[in-house]
Amino acid sequence: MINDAPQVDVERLVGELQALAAISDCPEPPPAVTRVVFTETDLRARDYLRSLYEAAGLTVRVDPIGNTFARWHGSDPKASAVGTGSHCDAIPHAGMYDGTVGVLSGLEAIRALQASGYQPRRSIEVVMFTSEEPTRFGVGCTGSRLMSGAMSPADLAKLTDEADDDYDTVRRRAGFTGELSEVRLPGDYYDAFVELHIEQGPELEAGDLAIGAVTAIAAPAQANFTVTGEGGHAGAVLMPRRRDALVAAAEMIAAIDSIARASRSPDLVATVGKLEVHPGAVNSIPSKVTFSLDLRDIDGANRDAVLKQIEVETEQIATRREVQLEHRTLNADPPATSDPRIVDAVVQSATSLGQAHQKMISRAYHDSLFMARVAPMGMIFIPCRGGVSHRPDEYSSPEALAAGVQTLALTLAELAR
Ligand code: HGY
Ligand code: MN
Ligand code: MN
Ligand code: MN
Repeated sequence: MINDAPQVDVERLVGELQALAAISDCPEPPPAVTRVVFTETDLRARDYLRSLYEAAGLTVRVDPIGNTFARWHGSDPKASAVGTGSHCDAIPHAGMYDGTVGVLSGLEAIRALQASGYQPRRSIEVVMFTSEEPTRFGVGCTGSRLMSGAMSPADLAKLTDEADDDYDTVRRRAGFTGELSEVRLPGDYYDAFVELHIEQGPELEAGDLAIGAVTAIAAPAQANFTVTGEGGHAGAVLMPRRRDALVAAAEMIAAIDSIARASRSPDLVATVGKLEVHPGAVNSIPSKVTFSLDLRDIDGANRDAVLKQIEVETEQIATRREVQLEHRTLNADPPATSDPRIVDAVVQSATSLGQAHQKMISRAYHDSLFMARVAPMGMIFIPCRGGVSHRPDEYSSPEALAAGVQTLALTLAELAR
């Protein structure tokens, strides 16, 4: 076991985070980042990470959709491994810490353990998951969904991007080959999986806490709504005769907001993040509108009940406004519960380091939501300034990063011994 706090080189870690942030398609300079899965930029980021993993002496394996595994071999090669990691794709105009903190802190924790002379019995593996964000294919966590069996290869291959290219075509064009069926992990592949991530919320900072030991991850659902009206000339069609798709959609979106605010569960959140208007001309009545729905709650049953209520009320609005409505649920995943053994290991590590900590839930989803289906799962949160995330001003301090890496290192050492 480790006696004193692992020595973390936080300057090196911050430098690596900044180097990764510079690999971006965002028109704004870092810390704004855009890095969409299977783009040239995503591939350059993967190459950069791989170079760091190999420089640390880790054995790197890449699976048929780009999930990347960097392994520090333990003394018992037959023992199930201990995994850590996160994602390095980033939504448009994101910040530079979401996901990347996990893929680089996993490496830094291993380097600190190597420097301490610790030798794991179980191999320790850093995973960089492909496509945690839903940006390109509309559904998030495709890498961990396929690894865990939460999504079948057939369903994954049906996903298409905005150019209407299917997932299988796009991943092959990006250089990832092999059968999708090879991505699924064997049941005993990991003995434990721990993800370090920024909180993406205000609780830790507000409580002046360094570490969050995550006990559960909220249940995310996503759906698409398409409203079809009649359209027509903005000057010639008088108000009583209109079947305006955008006004109907606007009433539906306002209803979604009211339903979410009235929900019995304070953890229920609803977001309409994307809206497209056709034909999108100043002097033409909108004939077709599509909008997205992102709906979450730590209480899966309440999330499902609210989704049903939204469907009923939007259909009533469509009828009253004489427009057509189609809605399609893309995913409605159950929440995940962390394994008590892993939560305890995180709490013990933070306690031995004298880090102020609390148990808490994750309102954002993560690859750990799906890894929980194939391994005992846990997450470690570190504070981010103002709780801000998915924005260029997302920020976690070197002190927060160092505390997170030290806690992760001790947790991994405990789980891999
Ligand atoms: O939306 C989420 O919770 C994650 O950041 N993809
Ligand atoms: Mn994110
Ligand atoms: Mn993330
Ligand atoms: Mn996430």
